[in-house]
Amino acid sequence: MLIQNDKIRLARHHQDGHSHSHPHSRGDTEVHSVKSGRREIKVVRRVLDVNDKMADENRELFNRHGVFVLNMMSSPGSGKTTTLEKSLATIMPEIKCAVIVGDICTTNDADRLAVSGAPVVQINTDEFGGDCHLAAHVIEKAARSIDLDAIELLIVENVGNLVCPAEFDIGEDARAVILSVTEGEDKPLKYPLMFRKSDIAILNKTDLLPYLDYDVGEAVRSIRQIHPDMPVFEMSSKTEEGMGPWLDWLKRQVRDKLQQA
Ligand SMILES: Nc1nc2c(ncn2[C@@H]2O[C@H](COP(=O)(O)OP(=O)(O)OP(=O)(O)O)[C@@H](O)[C@H]2O)c(=O)[nH]1
Ligand SMILES: [Mg+2]
Repeated sequence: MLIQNDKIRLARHHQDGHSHSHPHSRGDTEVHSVKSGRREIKVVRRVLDVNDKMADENRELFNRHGVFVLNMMSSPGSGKTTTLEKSLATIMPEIKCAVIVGDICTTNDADRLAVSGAPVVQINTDEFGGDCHLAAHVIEKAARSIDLDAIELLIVENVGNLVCPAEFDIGEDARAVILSVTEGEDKPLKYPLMFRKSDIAILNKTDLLPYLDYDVGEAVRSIRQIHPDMPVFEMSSKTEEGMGPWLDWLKRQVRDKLQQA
């Protein structure tokens, strides 16, 4: 089942009636930074406060239904959708899943993920300003299209971006960041917030290692420099080699959440 924006009509307005006011969104930030840098900071803080409040409400909703929510983030093209396609195919017989997928444009990812048979809700952020991340109010609206009593796992594929999604709590239980071996070993050091705020990291596309001059040890050291205890799963979502530990981790989270409910 594929549900698109035009069916659920996601509004571009935050709870306080302001239109999109992400720290670097076009109109708002420009106006405020011309007036005063301090004022800009106040506005940003307030937007994030509103988002955090909505995220807490989402979390309470998901907790009431015993649904484990995973926020999956990465740069564009690191392999979020491929990892989900392969993961859903393996865990779906065992675990009831749904997916919310965020993109600026197109339903390409949702079309790919709908093949799994899981309910998929597509969010196109170009309908509300082309946001480079998913925010809590968007997840709240998308979740209305999903029967939360019928699922145990909700995976959110965030918009491909290694910076902005890290700033926005959406009410998830855990965050996974994917880094692929074509991106360079230093990315965790250059984009530390994403790695600091994630609970696990996937080092993807390891099937390409024979063709690259890539130092896996250095990449893992970069991740651990930012987040010392974070589990790192090295795998290829193309060949599925190494996916076992990641899937075991995911299944364990869902089981633990169900036991808490
Ligand atoms: N060789 C190889 N290619 C992969 C792997 N995982 C994904 N790809 C390829 O990488 C490209 C991007 O993969 P996607 O899964 O669409 O990446 P994404 O993170 O969902 O991309 P966005 O949603 O656009 O941010 C596709 O051509 C995939 O086939 C992998 O493990 N190995
Ligand atoms: Mg994708």
